[in-house]
Amino acid sequence: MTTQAASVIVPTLQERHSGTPARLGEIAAAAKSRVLENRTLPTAQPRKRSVRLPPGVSLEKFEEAVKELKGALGAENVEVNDQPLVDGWYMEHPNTHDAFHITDQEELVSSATIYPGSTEEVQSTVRWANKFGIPVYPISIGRNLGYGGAAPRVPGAAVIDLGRRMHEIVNIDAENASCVVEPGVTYYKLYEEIQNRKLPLWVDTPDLGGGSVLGNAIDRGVGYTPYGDHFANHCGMEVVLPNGEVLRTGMGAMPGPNGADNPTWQSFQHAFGPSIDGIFSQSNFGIVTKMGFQLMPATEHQSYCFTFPKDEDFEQIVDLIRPLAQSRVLGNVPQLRQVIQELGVAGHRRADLHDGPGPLTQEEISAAASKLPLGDCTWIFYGCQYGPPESIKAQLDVIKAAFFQIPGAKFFLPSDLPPDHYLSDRALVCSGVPVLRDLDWLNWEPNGAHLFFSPIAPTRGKDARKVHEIVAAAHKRYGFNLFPTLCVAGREIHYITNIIYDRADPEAKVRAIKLMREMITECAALGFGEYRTHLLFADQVASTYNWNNSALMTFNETLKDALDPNGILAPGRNGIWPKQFRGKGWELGADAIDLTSIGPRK
Ligand code: EUG
Repeated sequence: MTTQAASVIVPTLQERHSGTPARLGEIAAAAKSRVLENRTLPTAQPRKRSVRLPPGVSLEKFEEAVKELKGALGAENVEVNDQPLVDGWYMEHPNTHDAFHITDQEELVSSATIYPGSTEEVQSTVRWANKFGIPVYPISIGRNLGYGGAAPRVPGAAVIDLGRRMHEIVNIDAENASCVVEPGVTYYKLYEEIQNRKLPLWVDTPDLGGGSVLGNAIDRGVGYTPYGDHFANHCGMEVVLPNGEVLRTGMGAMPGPNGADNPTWQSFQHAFGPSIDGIFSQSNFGIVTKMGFQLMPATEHQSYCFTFPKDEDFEQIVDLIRPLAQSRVLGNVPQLRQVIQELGVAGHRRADLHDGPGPLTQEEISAAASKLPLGDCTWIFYGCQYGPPESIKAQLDVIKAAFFQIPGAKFFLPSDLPPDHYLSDRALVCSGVPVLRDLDWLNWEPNGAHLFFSPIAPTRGKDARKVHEIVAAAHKRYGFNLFPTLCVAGREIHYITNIIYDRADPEAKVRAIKLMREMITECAALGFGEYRTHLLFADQVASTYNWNNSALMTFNETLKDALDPNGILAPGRNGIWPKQFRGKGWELGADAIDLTSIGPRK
């Protein structure tokens, strides 16, 4: 079965583990046709070079290794990456390279893709990697877009695509309000299954629902219900270590009766002894093959937004959010965006609103925004309150009394706005329904690609403003419009900005790289660091966490060398290099602007 709109076909969830649920079929087809319309690049071009081999591995040895692994997993479960590279789009994304390449498309590529079908096959794959000295790079779904997608940090590594054959929802426990999933389970898939079973449980979802529930959590992603801290709400892991051994964390380390899984595996995260789950997040210490999550029981809810007129209102907005968030009057992590995203999410493109190169001016943004439902403003606060209606009303009275202290503040409910307004999608996301909306703003540029810059700022107006000023000034310097999406909690802000560039424009890519590098350096000088970053910026970000002679990295390297003596698992991920690679010029620091050749540098 396929879904059609404007003769555009998108894969369904029935056809493909990473596909589109039927309820979003038309939305996906329309989104795809807008992406294609906005593209000047061909779907694929002939490869300029042959297969990118793993570092230090000859073609002969590589072919022998591939043959052996095909024997173990089945020939169809090992693919050599020698075909033209296809960037695709969100719902049909590649597992061969970074679709949003910030360097040459052929640079950040794998040598092969491996599809294990079970934890045992992941173990065999890891043992194979050790035997042949081939670095492997596991992905769950590979939709970590804006952070590197499916690409390995070391060109020529073999990607282990876990999701293709390991996408079972292992368990949903309605009484315990929890689940266990394999890497290939997307938010879409888990949501559909919970609906099919008619369970009153929410799936906390990020802004887009195509990602892996497991993968997003181990990258410490964020969602927008009260269970929005994905790693905090995980409960139990099964992990294949770099030597091929397998372990379970938390209560799962104790066997259940008669060979069953432990009955409290999804009930208590910490169990007994050191809490080791954290070392398998944002790391290269193990491959997570199963993961438990606690799910929120469905409740009543009300989404809303406030608009604020001036950029300078930022400090006061942040200081008003702080007590509301710390005292949990705000039940979820709200988003603070700028009005330019209203334009983007409504499908406006830079070239439609601005003549020639360069970003939109403030006047152009205001003029275009004034024609939209929220009108001209600068900041938009998207919130959601939870509980019975009378409780929500009381909460909203407190919140309004706070925000209406800002001159010109306005309040909107979804019923005040057209049904297709973005607030309707926020209402879904904030109540555990994964959507497909935050894609259109990537069409801001032709062949639009994006890169996230994601520092943590304090929820304190004067300090948050420093981050905002660094980011805004740097965007201006490099000729990019600023697209900030701030997730504001009681003590810190995930200050996410999305740099949107034309994939076909090498000059724009260099500007985006310089912009990233300078923002990282300038924020770090004030003590503000990134919570997550694109693969090619991980070394620089890791190097800013250098207190006491980089004691943290020394500790990570000690673990890495102990757990992965042959250095085969995701070398360089999050800046952690095994000893075989360390100090040989792989690290990309603040001065690495030319990324056209990623490999040992002099
Ligand atoms: C977003 C939020 C993130 C992130 C990347 C993107 C939102 C985009 C809170 O973390 O890391 C609309």
